[in-house]
Amino acid sequence: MAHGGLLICLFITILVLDQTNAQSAKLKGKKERRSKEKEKDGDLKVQIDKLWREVNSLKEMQALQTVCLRGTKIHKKCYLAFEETKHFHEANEDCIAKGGTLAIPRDTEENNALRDYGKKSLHGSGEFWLGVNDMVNEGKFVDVNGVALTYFNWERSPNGGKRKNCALLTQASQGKWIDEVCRSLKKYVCEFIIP
Ligand SMILES: [Ca+2]
Repeated sequence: MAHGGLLICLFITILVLDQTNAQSAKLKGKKERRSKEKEKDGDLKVQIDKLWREVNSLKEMQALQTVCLRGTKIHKKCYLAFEETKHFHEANEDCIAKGGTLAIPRDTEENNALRDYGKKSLHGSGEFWLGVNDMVNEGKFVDVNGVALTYFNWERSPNGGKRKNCALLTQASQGKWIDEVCRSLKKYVCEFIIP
């Protein structure tokens, strides 16, 4: 009898264990499904983000092509001239709003290309803003991002002192640079880097 009782006990224990296992397997299944759904959602989000980035970069490329077609292209940048006269800061802000900066020729070839393009595109005035200034440290000319320049094309050593902190390219001296009061109203050329 005692032997029979033990067997029944064992049988019940096995039944209970089996049910518990079945339930936990069910739960596990649900969890797996949920995590798979989450994964799917995650994948979709990654794909949408990727597409969004591609659309944006296509838009940028298209805008850049328009700029290059309207302006001129040299190596990996395009220049686009603006007839409207602005202060140095306003001119640079306008270039930034268009996705570029004021033009910064980095070598003689770029400077010559910029000079020729300026001559062809800007009527009347023979000078325009470059993205070059010494506003922060007198005599230390940097680009519009504050990075020190390695190429200069001064007509003569800039001598405007603290009054003149922004650089102009002048046609009068075949594309040489001069320092000017930043609040002067001048035409300008923006540059756009091609990625
Ligand atoms: Ca200065």
